[in-house]
Amino acid sequence: MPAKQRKIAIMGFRSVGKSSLAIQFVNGQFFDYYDPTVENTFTKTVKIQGQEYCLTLVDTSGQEEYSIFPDAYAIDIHGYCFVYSIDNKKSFEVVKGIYQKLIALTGPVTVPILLVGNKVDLKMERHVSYEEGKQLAEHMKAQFMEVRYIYHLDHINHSFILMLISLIS
Ligand SMILES: Nc1nc2c(ncn2[C@@H]2O[C@H](COP(=O)(O)OP(=O)(O)O)[C@@H](O)[C@H]2O)c(=O)[nH]1
Ligand SMILES: [Mg+2]
Repeated sequence: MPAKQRKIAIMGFRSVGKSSLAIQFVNGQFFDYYDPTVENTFTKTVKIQGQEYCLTLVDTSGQEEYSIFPDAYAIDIHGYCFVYSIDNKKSFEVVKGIYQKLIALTGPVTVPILLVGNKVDLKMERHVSYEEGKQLAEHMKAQFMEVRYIYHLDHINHSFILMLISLIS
């Protein structure tokens, strides 16, 4: 069976950890710096239940509160990973904005969404509670997880794989 193509867009405000998550997933490495202004595309082939999937992660350059939803991320995307940082309320508002704009553009979202609250290691500076994240995820009919990137890499990869499986099946 030929590999199936699946494309996932990782979206969110700048500096929330989108590139870190994507790179860690494809390379198993942590890069402390990645050019925040460019869009990167990563691919990884995974085998799930005997079927190979070629996953393309579109690591977007990030969205602002009032930026329009880029057309390129509205079509030909099989799933979304929306990322905010728990220490940054604005990044949480940006996710809400992205979601509203996506709906305005495409109508009710039919593809899976994963909402990720990142940087949980910064709990002293937490500005978005777990409950708020969970509520937003329910509103978006999304899966939700809070992660801390630097530690428990295996856990994050595992969660990511689970998310991808849900996108696929
Ligand atoms: N404390 C902490 N820092 C993180 C975490 N994930 C990423 N970062 C840092 O946040 C900064 C922005 O990350 P990056 O992946 O470039 O964000 P992007 O702009 O959303 O792609 C970098 O300095 C990362 O090292 C995390 O879970 N915890
Ligand atoms: Mg980036």
